[in-house]
Amino acid sequence: PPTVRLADYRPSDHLIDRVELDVRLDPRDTRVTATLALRPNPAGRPDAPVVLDGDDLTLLGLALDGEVLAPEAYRADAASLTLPSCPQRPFTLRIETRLDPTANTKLMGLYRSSGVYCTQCEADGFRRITYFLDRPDVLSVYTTRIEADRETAPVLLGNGNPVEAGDIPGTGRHYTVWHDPLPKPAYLFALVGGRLDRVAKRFTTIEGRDIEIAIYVEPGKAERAAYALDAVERSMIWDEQTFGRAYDLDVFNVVAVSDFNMGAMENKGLNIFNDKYVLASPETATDADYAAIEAIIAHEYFHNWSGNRVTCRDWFQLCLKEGLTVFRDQEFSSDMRSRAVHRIGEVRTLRARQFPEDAGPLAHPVRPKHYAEINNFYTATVYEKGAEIVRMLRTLIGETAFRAGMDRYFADNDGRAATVEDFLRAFEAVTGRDLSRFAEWYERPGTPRVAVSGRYDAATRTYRLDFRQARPGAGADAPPLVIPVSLGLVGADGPLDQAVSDRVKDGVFVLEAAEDSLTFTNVAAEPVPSLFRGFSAPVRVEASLDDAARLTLLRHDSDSFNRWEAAQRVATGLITAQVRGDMMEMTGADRFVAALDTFLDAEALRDPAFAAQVLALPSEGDIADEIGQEIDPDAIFAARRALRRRLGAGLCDRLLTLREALAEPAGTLFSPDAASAGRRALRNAALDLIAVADPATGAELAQAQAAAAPNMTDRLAALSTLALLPGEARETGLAAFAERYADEPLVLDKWFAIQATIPEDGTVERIRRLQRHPAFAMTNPNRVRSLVGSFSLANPTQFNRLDGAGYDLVAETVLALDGTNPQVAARLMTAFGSWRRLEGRRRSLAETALRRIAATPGLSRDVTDIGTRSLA
Ligand code: DPP
Ligand code: ZN
Repeated sequence: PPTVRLADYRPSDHLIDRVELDVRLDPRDTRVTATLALRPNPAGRPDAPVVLDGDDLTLLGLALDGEVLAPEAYRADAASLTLPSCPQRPFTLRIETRLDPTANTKLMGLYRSSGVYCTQCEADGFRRITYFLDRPDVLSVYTTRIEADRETAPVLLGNGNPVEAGDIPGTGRHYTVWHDPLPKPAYLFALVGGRLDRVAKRFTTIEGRDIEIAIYVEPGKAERAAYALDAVERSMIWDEQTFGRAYDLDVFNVVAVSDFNMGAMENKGLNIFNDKYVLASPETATDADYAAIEAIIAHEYFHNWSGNRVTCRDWFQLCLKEGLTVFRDQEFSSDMRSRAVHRIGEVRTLRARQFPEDAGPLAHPVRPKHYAEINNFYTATVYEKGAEIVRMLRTLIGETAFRAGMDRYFADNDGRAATVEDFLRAFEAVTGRDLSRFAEWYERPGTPRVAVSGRYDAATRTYRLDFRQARPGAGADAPPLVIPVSLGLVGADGPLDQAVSDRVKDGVFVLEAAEDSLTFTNVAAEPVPSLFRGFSAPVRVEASLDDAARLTLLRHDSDSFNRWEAAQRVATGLITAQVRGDMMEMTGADRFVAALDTFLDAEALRDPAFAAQVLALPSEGDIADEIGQEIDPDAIFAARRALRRRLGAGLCDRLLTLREALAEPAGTLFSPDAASAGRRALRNAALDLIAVADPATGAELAQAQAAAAPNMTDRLAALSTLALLPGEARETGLAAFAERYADEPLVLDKWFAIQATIPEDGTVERIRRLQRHPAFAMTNPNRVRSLVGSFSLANPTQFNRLDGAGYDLVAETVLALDGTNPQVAARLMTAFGSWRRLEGRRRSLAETALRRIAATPGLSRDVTDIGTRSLA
């Protein structure tokens, strides 16, 4: 496929100031008439032909300034519409196209989801609706008339504000007209038509605008949108208070649909969501679901400023809206919940998804330099590492300057399509600093390593820290990165706050050179350094700390993140030692168990959510990422389970007592708030450890919990525990769950996922059986992700089975899906992204599977691109 390069960017030769759309919805024969007010772009090439993008369109008619164009005046094909000679002045083009929403299985452009018409236009779906300059730097004011059958589509929604509605007498059809006053790129266009229930509330913005927030869902499910509706309101208030950003239209609509390629989409005034991130009730949603709904509702709402009011000049700038908006939603969730626990979750996600991506063949800079298929760049690197860059910027310049810079960015770029340079320029303007070296973070792939060693001098009461940074794959002449290191010193009895260094300002040392060092004075005794507090930079830290030092941090650090990190590092060391073939070091493991016992004694009831995080060992993926090469997932699994057994056995009595202490009194009303969720999390983490150490007790507790659980969190945790214990109880539990939730697709997704992640021989065969289950459908992305996606991402031993059956299963699913939904197929295929890091036998099996996909004729651009890069 042709490669698009950032270096080749040039402005569009034409602009489209106004768009009038008339969309007559029909399941198989939808007619779109687009009237575009075009003009030459002063910044473009003079006398250039008009070349509009199209994808899979049937052109019915074309008129220029009202005159029907003769066929020889233009060239139309499936991918473009070219007018070789057109006026060098403003003119209008009227384009009629025909679409078949029912046949649209790619879920890009206009399609139907369970009978509801909806759209997805990011990144390049609008060209599947009409011919257009489908690029984010062409901003237009849209007026949209939507017409449909009244019976099947009583609700008709568009971007902006509703201006008119009415019946078309004698036809059974009706229409609405929407006007969006703010110029926007085509990727933010949306419309919806269908039979939907609605919940709504009024809200007055800080600027005094009286607005209505509404959420539309499948009939009968309105109650389940209440939490999301509140989350919209909380998001609006938070963005006003934290960033001074208010909403700008009269209505804010959210629609939940069941077939959606991504999580959600921030279309102007009309967000469209995967219903998984809207619908929640105590009976059907877990605490994690509630948290995800809150975060994604906030994310899409925050895009209204970071993405919509200020959009991207081109798709290379995707991190400009995504990294920034992830940062904003992370801050929101941290304010709504526990900041420390949330930060741990953010880092877990980054390490689980972004670190491996950055270490494999799909690695790319946060701002890529080229792409073959942009839809493959909605990645952990662009989103999560992109957010870390914004976070580092705030750490470097401080909160006050950061807020001032954000204000400046919004003020200078409102209504514009901006670049990463525009973003950084705003912060340079308010701080007077030169951020050009910091900008390097956007340009280079790979996770930097920072090695740190310390030396205490008792005579001078000084402590010196030496830092060395390196970037994998970067040559010796590569400029060093600007790395903020939040740090402090901890002694045997607590933080050593008297220790100071003139290189440390507000707890932050800025590492700008390849090597640097700093010295603390007034250090009373040999300290333990607490480095990269709060994970102040997305790097791998190599610190020469022994377990005793790390356990001091677990006990005494003032930084919660590093307390958690200390336990993770000790556990990682114990597990990797065993993977290397060392016997599990008895005394080391015992010391770890004892330290956790002490920790739980002090913290479990004070902060259960945090305690649950400390108890949850690094995942198999974390350990694999740490080992980095010649990975043997079976050995990792065995070593990790051995440590879990020791924890479970060593802490069993305490865990049983904790479960009692954390139990909710009967009749307690369910609340998804962070404190209640934290108690449930710890209680279920305890169950998990008890079960691995003592399967009989675990099974008994899990069965009882599954039978009596007052909410989905506890029911699902019990079932997950049972699923890890082979035998009759598991199968009975799974069957009962399936029966109970037969009519709840989102709950059945959980049921599929639990089975797909059973780390036992037989899971591949089970998945093949489940693929024939009546509730499974390849046309529904959530279903595919829950069954095959969770297998490939969260079941390392079975995905990497030594006979290649796991790879075959995923490869076959990718191929089966590619013809209908290439985007989801390509995403699934990224599971092979770490293949080169596997041990030899698996490596060659995975390569064979990848080559088998790549060699299949007629592949989509999406899958071809992942295949080419994975094998390069
Ligand atoms: N722009 C969308 C988002 O919010 C894409 N899924 O991330
Ligand atoms: Zn986003």
